[in-house]
Amino acid sequence: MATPFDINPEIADHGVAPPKEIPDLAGHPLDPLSPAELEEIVRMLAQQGRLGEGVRIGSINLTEPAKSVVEKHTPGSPFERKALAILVDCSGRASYEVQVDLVSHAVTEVTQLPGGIQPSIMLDEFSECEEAVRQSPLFQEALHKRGVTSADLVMVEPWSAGLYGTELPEDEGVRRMRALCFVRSEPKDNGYARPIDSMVIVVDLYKMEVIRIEEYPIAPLPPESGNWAREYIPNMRQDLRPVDIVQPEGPSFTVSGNEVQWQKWKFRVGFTSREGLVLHTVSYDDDGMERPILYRASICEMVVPYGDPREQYYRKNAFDIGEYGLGMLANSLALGCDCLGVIYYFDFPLVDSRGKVTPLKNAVCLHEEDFGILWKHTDWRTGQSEVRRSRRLSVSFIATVGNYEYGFYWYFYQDGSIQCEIKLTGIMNTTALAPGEKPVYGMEVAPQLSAPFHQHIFAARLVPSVDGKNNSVYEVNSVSMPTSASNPHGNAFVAEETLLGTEREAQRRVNSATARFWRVVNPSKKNRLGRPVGYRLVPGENCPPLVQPDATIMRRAGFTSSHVWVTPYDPKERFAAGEYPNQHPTGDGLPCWTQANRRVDHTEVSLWYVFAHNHVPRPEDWPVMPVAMLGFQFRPDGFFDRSPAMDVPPPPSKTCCH
Ligand SMILES: [Cu+2]
Repeated sequence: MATPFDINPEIADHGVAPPKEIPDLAGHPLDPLSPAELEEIVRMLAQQGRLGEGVRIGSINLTEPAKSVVEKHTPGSPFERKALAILVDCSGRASYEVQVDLVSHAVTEVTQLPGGIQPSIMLDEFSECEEAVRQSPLFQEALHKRGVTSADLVMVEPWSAGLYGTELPEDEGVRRMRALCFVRSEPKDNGYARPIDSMVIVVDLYKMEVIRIEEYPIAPLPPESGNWAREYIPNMRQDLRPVDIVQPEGPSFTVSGNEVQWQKWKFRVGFTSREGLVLHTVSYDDDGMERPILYRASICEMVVPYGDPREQYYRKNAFDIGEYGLGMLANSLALGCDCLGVIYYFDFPLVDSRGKVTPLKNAVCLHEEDFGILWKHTDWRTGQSEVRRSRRLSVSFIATVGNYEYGFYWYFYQDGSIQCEIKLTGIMNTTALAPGEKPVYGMEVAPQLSAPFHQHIFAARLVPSVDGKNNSVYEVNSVSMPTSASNPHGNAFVAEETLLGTEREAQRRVNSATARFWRVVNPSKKNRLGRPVGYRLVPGENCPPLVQPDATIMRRAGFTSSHVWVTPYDPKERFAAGEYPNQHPTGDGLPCWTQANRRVDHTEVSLWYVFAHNHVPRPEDWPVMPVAMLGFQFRPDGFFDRSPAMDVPPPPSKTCCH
């Protein structure tokens, strides 16, 4: 059948023979789909008539095999390859989940999504939406009213529309975006310096046309530009001398396919269009024994609620993972700029909504870093001094989401610790102020330019496998003891451990007053001191959501109400806000699943950690915000019998005075 897709005609027209042997036996069941596999899926979908006129491909990702399949896999043996394609039929106003089996070359299941459910917004919908707005006579007219003469210099920034119960009847059942506008003074000018505050353009993505333009009181454009491109920066500092990271013998890691080995760590690098980087089967070689720690780890959802209640702004609450997809927005990283040193890059293919498969070069960066001291002691009596340099392995990717950049970094350390760090940078979203006006719900960052208060809230999904599949999670609070006969000087405090036995008990928040952390243990495996072996989830910067508990956004962002959730492991419960947060009518994900209040002790669990950067903007965050960082650590806690870092050798004598 005829399709509007950019498919190799040879692939589209011919029979069932795959372009290449699937699976590639040199591969692994958890490998992301290869370009050949993606092309084969597009070919199969087209051949089966699933890609008719008006159908767009939302995403295609590997359906990860069951844990048991992964555990039993031996190199070179055949394995299953299944995928999930999400299709949006813009003509039929319906969306579908299509399950594909790559080994048998069959579409095995097609499920129509319930009405109103909208898959994520596709990358090419952004540019098509901007173009549709530009072409609209309504838009031209609205610009004219505001004295903007060149539509070409207007940045049309589409935002996910969400669902707030305030939609007009004409919006019902429509796949929508709401576009905000900014004006450039020339093509490379920073448009965020000049927000056109007074209009929101509502776009029907099914028809790719403007539904209406909502108009608000016209505010003057701020007077100053806020440029950041190098040609606008005349006086760069001159006193920087080169820093070269040199590893003359090469790095200390090895990469085989998507498997990485470094020091005693072993793990697999995965990638999805939604989460971007995923870590699989993280283990540590403890004196010749490969001990599992995490089966899977990713940042699975995020939401950025803005605190400006005005009519044109209360819907600014982007779910950058569930509504846009960070893998789709990942940067192709540049050596010497994004990453410094001896770098190994992973490429991963992406498929656009028209079925075109493109490799994303340098999507994930892997390298080693010197990280200060690992441990040190000097015996002042004998003069003996020992110090060890800390080396960490960094695995990272960076996504650009409209105005903002997010860098996602996972670090592995020689003391058995893992750290997740998110770096926030890019340009703040802005609103305009009248002369003399001071913002209530934001901070003036340049004359007549306000950056609204907002939060960046992330959800990590960790599937722990601490020395085996069955784990329990304890909360540890340090509590001071009342002065008593046994504590006559009032100095006593203890670390109290509480088992989180059910999903309801496991909905927790951080508490700096008790130095709270969580301990994931394997109850059936004891260390030599008789305690269950464990890993400690150590929170970093965090705060609760600042919207009201009954705010309309909390229907979809309910996962932000707790910082920690523990659920029984279910491979289908993947994303904290559910599979389809975009325009979801009632909300899904953690708040829904945990209503069952299932038991979560001594079983296979998923541990969800939700953490927030509360952004009260500063003038120093303008025009491009220097990196802000937040994250968490996963550190051994009774997993090893003593420090696992003692065998790290001292630095070579020629570089170290000791
Ligand atoms: Cu921010």
